[in-house]
Amino acid sequence: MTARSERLASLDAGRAERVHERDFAALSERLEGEGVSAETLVAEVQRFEVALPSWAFATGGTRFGRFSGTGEPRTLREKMEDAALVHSLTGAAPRISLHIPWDAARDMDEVRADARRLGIGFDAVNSNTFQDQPGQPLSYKLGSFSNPNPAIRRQAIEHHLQVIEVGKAVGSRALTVWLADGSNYPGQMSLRGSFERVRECLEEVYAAMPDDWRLFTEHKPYEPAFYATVVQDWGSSLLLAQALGDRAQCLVDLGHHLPSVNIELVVARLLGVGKLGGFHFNDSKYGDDDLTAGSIKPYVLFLIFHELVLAGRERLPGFDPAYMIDQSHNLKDPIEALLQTVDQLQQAYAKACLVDHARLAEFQASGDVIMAERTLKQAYETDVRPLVSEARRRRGGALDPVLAFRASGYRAQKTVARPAAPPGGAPTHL
Ligand code: RM4
Ligand code: MN
Ligand code: MN
Repeated sequence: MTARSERLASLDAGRAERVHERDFAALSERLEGEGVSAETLVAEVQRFEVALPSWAFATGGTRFGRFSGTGEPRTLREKMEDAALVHSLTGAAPRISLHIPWDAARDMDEVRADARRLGIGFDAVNSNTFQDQPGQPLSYKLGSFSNPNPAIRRQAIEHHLQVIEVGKAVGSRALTVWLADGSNYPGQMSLRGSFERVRECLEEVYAAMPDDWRLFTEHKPYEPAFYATVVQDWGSSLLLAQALGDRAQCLVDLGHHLPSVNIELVVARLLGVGKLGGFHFNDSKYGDDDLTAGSIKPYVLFLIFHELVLAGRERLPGFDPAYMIDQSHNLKDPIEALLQTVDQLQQAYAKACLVDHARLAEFQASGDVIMAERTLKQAYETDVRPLVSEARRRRGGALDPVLAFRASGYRAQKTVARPAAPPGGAPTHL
């Protein structure tokens, strides 16, 4: 930045601070008037954390094309640098979730050393049997765990055991399994047999996990299996989690529901039986669109958090949700999209914390539909941005992470430091 633009930026920063302090004071006063402590809420938002997906730091694409930006990470180390930046600006994203083999590393000591230097940790590890890897002996074209060929199932199990080893090396505490298994045509695969084979394979993987780990089963209705996906809905996911045991729970990816499915109801059902393991946050209009959380249906995001906050306050057994993001940024700068996402999640969470549960229960009991709905809307329609900014500031983050990122010149710096990787280069850590 030039001296003049630096001076302008710091003037802007000073002004932004003053505006923030005024807005936060006004909101605090308003909330206190309603008997709500702004300090307690800020402290709650400060405790909110979400994991970043290693695969979201480079521009995504569709099967038609990919329009990459500049300065994107080419290695796990560079993805971790970007993750550390997102954490430093939000104060709420201290862990990265690895996808194996995309993030396979030759030297785990170096990965751990990088994490220490950058001040981040590791969340759930993710397996990948939805692609064939170079040199892989058998193909997953017709399925992995569901495949009728026992040798292919064995190969898929071995892959999961390796993923667990990676997770152990970095200190993960969970394994997320999303399977692309399914069929495109009636008759292609036995509908019952394929599910049984998936369950059997998962049992072996579950048994190999360390005692303090959880296994998350992730459902998805279609794509790439357009006719019949083996783990297509929360019911199938729940059957698997129940068959496996206490440390198996269901993961809800917000994009993995058919249009008009009531996702907060799915969340409530899983919470009710102690099987809600965690989330892959994103948003969608049609299906697995992987758009920024809160960009299309922010009220749904709030209603989901409402179920979660309620479950937390009621101390439901088995309630320990793992919050993760799973998005693909095709148009936005991936770092900006993740900063925006974390902010949207913090806002939805803060609003859910504002719901007056006692009043809501009274209105539900007396059958007052309007007042019950208004109790939710009252919280949802509160502008909590000053509260969230304050929480971020107290955790050492920025009042407005996207603007702070733009002012930092990080992307321009990385554009020089990270020239585009040669096409087809194998994923490496260094
Ligand atoms: C899938 C699913 C998984 C993710 C892959 C990349 O649709 O959401 O969670 O690991 O995409
Ligand atoms: Mn997902
Ligand atoms: Mn997905």
